[in-house]
Amino acid sequence: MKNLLLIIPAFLMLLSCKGTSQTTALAPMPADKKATKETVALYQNLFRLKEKGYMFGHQDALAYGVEWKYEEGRSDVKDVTGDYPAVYGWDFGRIENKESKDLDGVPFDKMREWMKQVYDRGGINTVSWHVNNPLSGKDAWDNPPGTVASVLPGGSQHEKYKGWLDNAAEYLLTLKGSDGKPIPILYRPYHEFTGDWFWWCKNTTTPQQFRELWVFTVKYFQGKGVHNLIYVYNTSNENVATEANFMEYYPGDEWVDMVSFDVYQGGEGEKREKFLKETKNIVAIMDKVAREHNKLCAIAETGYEAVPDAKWWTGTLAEAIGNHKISYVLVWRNHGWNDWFKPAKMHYYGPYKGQVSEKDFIEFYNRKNTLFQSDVTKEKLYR
Ligand code: BMA
Repeated sequence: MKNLLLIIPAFLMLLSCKGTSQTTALAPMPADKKATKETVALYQNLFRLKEKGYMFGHQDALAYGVEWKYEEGRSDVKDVTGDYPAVYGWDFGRIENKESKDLDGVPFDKMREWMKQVYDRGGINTVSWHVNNPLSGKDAWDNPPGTVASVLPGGSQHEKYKGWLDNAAEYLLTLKGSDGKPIPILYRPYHEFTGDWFWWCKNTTTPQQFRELWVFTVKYFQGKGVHNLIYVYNTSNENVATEANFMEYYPGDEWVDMVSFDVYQGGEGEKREKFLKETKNIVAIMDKVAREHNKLCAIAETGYEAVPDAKWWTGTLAEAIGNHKISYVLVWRNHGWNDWFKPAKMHYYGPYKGQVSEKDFIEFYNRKNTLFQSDVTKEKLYR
C-alpha cells in the first residue's frame, strides 16, 4: 500500500513532464514575447504546414504585373493558374520619409488594403524595407563605411533613424484585418547583408554592429507596441558557402523566427549550374540550421529575370529546393519594361499569360507540395 502511494504520484509526475516537453517541442514561440494571438498561431501553424509543402510567393503580386497596373483582384499568377500566390511580398522603401508611394511606385494606402485582403483570405504578407541611407540621404544602395555605426545608439544619425522607425511603426499599427486584429507580417529587415550593395551589408558592417542594429530595431518596434512581426533573418547567396558564413551575423535565437536567403539565376549553361549548386548548398545549410535552432526557413527572394527557360519552374527551381522543408519560395516583382536599368529591359520574375514558361508553371502549381492561396486558406493559419 505504502509503495503504491509513492508510485502513483511519481507516475503522474512523469506523465505531466512528458506532456510539458512535448508541448514545448511542438509549439515554438516567436521572438516577440508579446506577439499577438494571430501572430503566434501563424508562427506555429507554419511549422505544421512545411511538412505538407512550400508556399509560393510573389513580390507586389496584387499591385501590378507585366503590362498592367492596379487592377482590382488581378495577379499575374492568378491569370495563369486561377489561384493567387500564398505569400505576398511588399516593400516599405520610402516610408521613412512618409512618402505616399514605395520605391517602386506602390501607394502605401493601397498596400494596406491589399495586405488586408490577403490576411482576410488566409494568405501571408511579408515585408522588406529598402530603407534609404540615413547618413548620406541617398538610397539603400549607397554603401559608404560607417552608416550602421551612425544609426546605432550614440551615432550621429540615431535620432533621425528612430524617427524613420517611428514612421514604419505608425504604418504597421494601422494594418488590421476585417476582424480588427493586427495583420501578422513576416518582416525581413536588413536583407541580403552578406552582399556588398546595401548600407547594412557586411563589407561596411561588423557582426557586432549588425546584431546591435537588429536587436535595437526589434526592441524599438516592440516599444512602439508593434507585436505582429515574425522576424526573418536573410542572407544573399554571395559569400555564403558554409554554415559558419550563413550564421556569422546571426543575432541569436531570441531575436529571430525564421532564417532565409536570396539567390537569382543569371543566365543559362554555367550560370544555371551555379544557381543550382549554390541554391542546393544553402538550402541544405539553412534547413539544418532551422532544425537545430527550432526555426522556420525560406527562400525569401529568387527568380530568373524574364524566365527565358520554358521549364524553369519544375526543371530548375523545384529541383534546387529538392525535399527540403522550407516554408516558402518567393519570386521578385513583375515590373515589365523597366528603364531604371541602363539599358532598359524586361524586368519580371513570375509567369504571366502567354509567357514562355506558363505551361511549366501550371505543372509546378499542380504539384502536391507547392502551396498557393487556395491551399493555405483551408489551413486557417491565423487560428
Ligand atoms: C530590384 C529591382 C528594382 C527595385 C528594387 C526594390 O531588384 O526590382 O527595380 O526598385 O528591387 O524593389
